[in-house]
Amino acid sequence: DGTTYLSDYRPYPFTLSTVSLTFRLAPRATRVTARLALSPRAAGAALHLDGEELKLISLALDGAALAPADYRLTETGLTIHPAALPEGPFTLETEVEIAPETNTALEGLYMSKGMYCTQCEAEGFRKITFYPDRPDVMARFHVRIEGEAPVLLSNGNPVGAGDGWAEWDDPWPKPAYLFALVAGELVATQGSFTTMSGRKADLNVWVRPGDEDRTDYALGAIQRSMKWDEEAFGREYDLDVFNLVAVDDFNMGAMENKGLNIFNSKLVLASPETATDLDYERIEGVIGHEYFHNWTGDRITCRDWFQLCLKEGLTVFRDQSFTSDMRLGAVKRIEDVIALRARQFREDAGPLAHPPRPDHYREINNFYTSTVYEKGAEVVRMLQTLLGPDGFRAAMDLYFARHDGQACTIEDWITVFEDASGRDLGQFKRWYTDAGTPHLTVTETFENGTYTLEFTQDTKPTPGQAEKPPRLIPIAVGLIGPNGDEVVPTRVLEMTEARQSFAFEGLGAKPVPSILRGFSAPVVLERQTSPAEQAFLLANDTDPFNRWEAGRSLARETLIAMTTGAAPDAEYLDAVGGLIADEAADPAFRALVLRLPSEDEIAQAIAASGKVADPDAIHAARTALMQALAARHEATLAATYEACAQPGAYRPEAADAGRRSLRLACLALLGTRDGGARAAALFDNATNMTESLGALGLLVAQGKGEAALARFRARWQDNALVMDKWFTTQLALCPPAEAADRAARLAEDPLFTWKNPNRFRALMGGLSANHAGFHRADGAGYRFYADWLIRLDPVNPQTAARMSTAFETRARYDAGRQAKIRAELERIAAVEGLSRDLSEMTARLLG
Ligand code: BAL
Ligand code: ZN
Repeated sequence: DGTTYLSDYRPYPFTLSTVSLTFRLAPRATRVTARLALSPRAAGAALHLDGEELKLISLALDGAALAPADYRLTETGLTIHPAALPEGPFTLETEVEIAPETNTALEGLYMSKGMYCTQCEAEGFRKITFYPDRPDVMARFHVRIEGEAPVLLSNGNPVGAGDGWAEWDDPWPKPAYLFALVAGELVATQGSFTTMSGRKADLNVWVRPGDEDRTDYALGAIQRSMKWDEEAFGREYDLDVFNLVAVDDFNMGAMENKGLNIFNSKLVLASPETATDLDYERIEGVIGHEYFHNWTGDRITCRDWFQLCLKEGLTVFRDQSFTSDMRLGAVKRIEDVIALRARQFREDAGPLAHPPRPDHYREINNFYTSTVYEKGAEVVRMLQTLLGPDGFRAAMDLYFARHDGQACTIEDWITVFEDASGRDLGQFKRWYTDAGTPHLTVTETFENGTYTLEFTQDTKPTPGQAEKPPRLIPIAVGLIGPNGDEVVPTRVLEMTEARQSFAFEGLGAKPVPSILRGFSAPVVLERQTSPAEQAFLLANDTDPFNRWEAGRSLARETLIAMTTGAAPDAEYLDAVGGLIADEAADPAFRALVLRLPSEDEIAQAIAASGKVADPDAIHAARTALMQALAARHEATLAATYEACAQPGAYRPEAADAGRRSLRLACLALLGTRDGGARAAALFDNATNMTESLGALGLLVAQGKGEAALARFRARWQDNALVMDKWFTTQLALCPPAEAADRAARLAEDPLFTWKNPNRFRALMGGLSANHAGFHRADGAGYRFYADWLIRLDPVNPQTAARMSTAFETRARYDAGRQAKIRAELERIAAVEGLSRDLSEMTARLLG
């Protein structure tokens, strides 16, 4: 059925030393010539080259044309019969024709607003030329580009250029998925970086003319990334030039092609007027991410696509560490955990659950998931926790030394950590191979000065994995005395059994435990505790993550109770008051405490406890809690709102962003008291996008956004990235009852250029982010969403498939909603000619 299995892996029967590519660019008929220097590993093997949607023009072996009887051409590739192959090394030359202009899937070579560009990961290179398109085949690439465009770029170093042509040579062997080509009318913002060994690299941020005034931040982020990787990991840049290109039509966020990173323009372009604080933080983080891939991904790559988390989990861990060092570490950790729970825990709890290293797939593009990325990063973080910072760095040094230039597996990675630490990590490896989020329950006893914590771990079955043996779980614990002092500093407990106790001796009084500090493992912690104890931790915990976590659980629990009619918990309302005005706490931290869990998070928690989530009741509860907080603390919120104003020029730095974040968190609550007056004033006067968009969203949420939306549109209609925000904000935040109708209306807007992935995601993602709106009981949200997935699929299957995850939470809701989602999924699955991408997703979603 087209399924690929990890257990079927076999090495490629040929080695490929060099590749010489020539591109003669033309929108509808680009000619690609490829000369491959191949050598059989053993006698008698057929040579298979992947190739899709290619028109074969010519085929020659060692300079002589091959006869039709020597090979077989199919829809997926070219196979040369063993009898036609020499015993020793040989050169194969192919010429093909492709049509970048009609490539709407944005995979392979395509065009975006007149510019040529490529996306090859995971299997896009086979749409460019016939090739062993698998990551374990690494070769040196030489590229010649002929075309009218003034700028012609590829990987590696420039080795020659003239009128209408340029040549590039990449000295580092690489798999085809890291190939890139860009050609177009582009302008560069230039800089340089001198590496720790004194080698100078030229840096260029390439954008379309007109966008160059929004590139400074990206250039600085490259320089900061390069410096940080030297300091944190001893990794140096290895080419004469580093090019980064911004592209408007892009399926992913960005791509780490060797020496030529290609970015979705929303992760490059930033100015105070057009980008929010969150945009700035993401831009820096993703630029770091792609740059860090140079070592974790490019120099050391994956043997096969099952090993994707080897590079992605590790590189996310590295970019998280980078952002943590550039900004506030504690705040970054909380943001990452919020995102992990929102996306990865959600994935683990539904029909799409899979391990960070899956063992089968139909379409690998469907596995660029939060589990592979974010959970993959958590697994690396646990290794760091278990080995300590020095042990971790020593293991990383060994990894780079041992595997540079190789295509590796998770087994190679684990072995490095075992060799560096002398530990057996066999049980730890289950984090890579087993799906699902462990639930950790804990009970406590205190007797004769000994405090004992007893933990039980349990992971529910996931698709294809019924049995879940216990994993090694690092549990960071500290103990707080009754007066608020820490009596036992953080200690990492290593849980290896299904049930296990840990004792702390010599205590004068029963302490309050702070468990899972820093979120030391990606698990759900279940502990019977009182609101008073949570409030105590919110006030006293020395671990910032757990301090926030205490407030978060209080909020979640009171919200859940409110969905069935309870009043807001007084302990929670009081505890938050203490923090809003706590000048000793960082503003960004206080903002995080003030922001309530999302409706989706509440629904997830309700479903996890075995109950049915009611989207309308959840929306009402969350609104009521905001009103209660505002009523209780109006004066403090108003004073904090005023105190956080920053009259000077906008700076994207963390300290300033933190104050804006606190200001907007106060504003969101105050809106329930002042009828939106402050938001309207802020919208009128804002000089930066963070505040302008924040105020707009609040007006929309109150049903008072129409005039502001019209003004915003009139001002920004020519700026695609800002207009994406316009689409998303109004859908995500409008009163739920109107979300589906608003989405339908916006889909008629001439600015809804739906073949652009950012715009499609802006609209559909906005709707699905409106929890109660998307899940409107009559199914209007589902129907609209499914209609558009069906429409997008033949144009861009990758994006359609990825967006289908909006339906993964079906099991949380009542029978009526479940049936409506099922009916939409069945309607999609029945579409004739549905892509492999979307049909795999619907099959998994239907279970
Ligand atoms: N490798 C695909 C994009 C990224 O994760 O960097
Ligand atoms: Zn990546």
